[in-house]
Amino acid sequence: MFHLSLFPFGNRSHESTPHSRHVPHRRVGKVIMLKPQSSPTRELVALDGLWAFKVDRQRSGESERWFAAPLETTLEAPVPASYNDLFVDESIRGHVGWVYYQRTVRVPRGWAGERVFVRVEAATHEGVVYVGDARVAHHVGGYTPFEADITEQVTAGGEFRLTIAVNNELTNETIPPGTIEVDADGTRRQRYMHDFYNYAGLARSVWLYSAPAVRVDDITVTTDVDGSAGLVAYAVETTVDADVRISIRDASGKVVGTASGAAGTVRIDDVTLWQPGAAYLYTLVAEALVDGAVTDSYSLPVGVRTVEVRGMQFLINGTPFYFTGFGKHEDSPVRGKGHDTAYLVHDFQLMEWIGANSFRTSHYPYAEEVMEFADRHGIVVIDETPAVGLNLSMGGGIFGGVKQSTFSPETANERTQQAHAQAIRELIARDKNHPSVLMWSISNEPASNEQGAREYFEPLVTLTRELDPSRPVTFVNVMFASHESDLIADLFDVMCLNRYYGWYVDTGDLAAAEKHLEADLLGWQEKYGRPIIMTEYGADTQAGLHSVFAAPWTEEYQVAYLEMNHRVFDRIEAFVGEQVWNFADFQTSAGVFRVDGNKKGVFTRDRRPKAAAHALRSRWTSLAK
Ligand code: BDP
Repeated sequence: MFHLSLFPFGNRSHESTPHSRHVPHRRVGKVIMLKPQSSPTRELVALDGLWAFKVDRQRSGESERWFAAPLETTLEAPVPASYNDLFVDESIRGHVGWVYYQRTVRVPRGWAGERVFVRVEAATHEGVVYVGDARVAHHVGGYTPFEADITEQVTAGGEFRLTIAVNNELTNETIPPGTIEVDADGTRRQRYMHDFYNYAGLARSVWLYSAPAVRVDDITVTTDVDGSAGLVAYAVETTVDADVRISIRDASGKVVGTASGAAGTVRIDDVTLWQPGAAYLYTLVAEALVDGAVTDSYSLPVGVRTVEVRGMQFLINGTPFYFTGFGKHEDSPVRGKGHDTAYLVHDFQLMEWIGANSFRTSHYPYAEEVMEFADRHGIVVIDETPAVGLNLSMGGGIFGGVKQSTFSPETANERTQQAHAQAIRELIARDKNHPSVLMWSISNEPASNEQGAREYFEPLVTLTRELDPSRPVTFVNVMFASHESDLIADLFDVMCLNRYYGWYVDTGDLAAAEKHLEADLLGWQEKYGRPIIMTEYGADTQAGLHSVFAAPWTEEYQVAYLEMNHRVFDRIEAFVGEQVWNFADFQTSAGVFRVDGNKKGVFTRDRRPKAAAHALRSRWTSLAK
């Protein structure tokens, strides 16, 4: 809730980024995100592993054409991983600007006649891809994928040099936003309002894949229920005019429905629904055909379920659902935000153990593998854009920073809003088919009480609903924007609130906190009559610190703080969920509020339970009965 850099609005100059101009985007205006896969017509090579790595300290990598020759460096960096914590070098950890990754890649010899693509799952926050000497892709936005068709640059069986330049800069026109301060000696410092470390690099996989020229380019699936039957409405886009054939198989492989044509509805009799805690997935196979011959085949897991907000209830498959779980982060020692399948499995195991049925992808889209895992394991996801830190009022805090308006030509402006719109488009394009995703969160804790908030957010809500009319839309409200001062909450379906009574407010005084929290929540319930989820409540806790008193930072206090919150939640009719902040301790930028990061984890950063984990387990496993 509090930004942690001391003087975030100090002297600074804005610089333009060298790569951002005159670069053709692939398929302008159209965001297509089908995840690469191996199928009867497609092949896939993971480019994960060690890449040559070089920091562009003088901002000269592009003018010196580093991509045009082997990188002069002895450093190697693993993909996927953030690069910041790998090296024993502060100047790399805190570098502001571009870094270069490079490796050679051999195109499988059987790929002659196919289209060949490079796909980057995430380049945080901006990436440029070069194949040999050619610049083939440019993308802004650190947590969504992009790709390039490199067929013209490569030959089947041949080798090529692949370079990816990655920039970690955040400005007032990026999502998330930030500012760069430049000292007299040229040292650059990145400031930002969000409370997690600005990890950068290639934190997710990079792929080389083949696909036919005439192929399935996009699939959109929405589902409904009609009595005991499931309805799967689909729309398939192909690269050129082609016939489309659909078949749906159940988990045993039996075909349960077929259709043809680019759009339609498949009826599944006696459907098995996708349920929280009891996932069931069908497989939809979409084929493109020319003159009756299959040119492409793409398979997509499909869960049949409905979601609806009705009055003060959140319904999944027509049944009221109560969210238990966490706001999470992609964060672990050494890897930073690097996707890690061991942590993925372990985190979901811990969530199951503790009785969590949901999480929020605070504060950015997570790796696609995480979403697929949630689909397969029946965990409900609130899927969030990286629009965090759109709130400059916190900068006027106790350290005397200059208070600025959040929405103004110099701060969050029209270009910021456009970047935000693009982040929404890419999130929905990537995640629209995941049954686990039951709500979009378009921003975390924006200054929704400041002038300009409504003008900024209204078009974004409209866009979100246009892109996906099937899911509820929310934003996450900050404590300072009360039901009286908030200007945008009525635009949304569910009230997601972050409240820290007993921590940032009423610190150590749980009796006062209990009264204030209850009054606050009742205000929201009375004003809006919509479902309320507490998307953040938590207390920093140093594992191993104990006291017989209600002393903040102790394990006992975290337990008492959560219990106080739960007493209040249980008295509020509109309450449909609780997600503790945070699943695990996580790294942040340095500051006097943080000791080696944020310690509000119910688990430590290495995933050991604090006392609160056992307390939550006992509440959540009994709620589930
Ligand atoms: C909230 C933010 C979250 C912070 C948390 C905190 O949404 O990112 O980490 O406060 O202060 O305001 O722990």
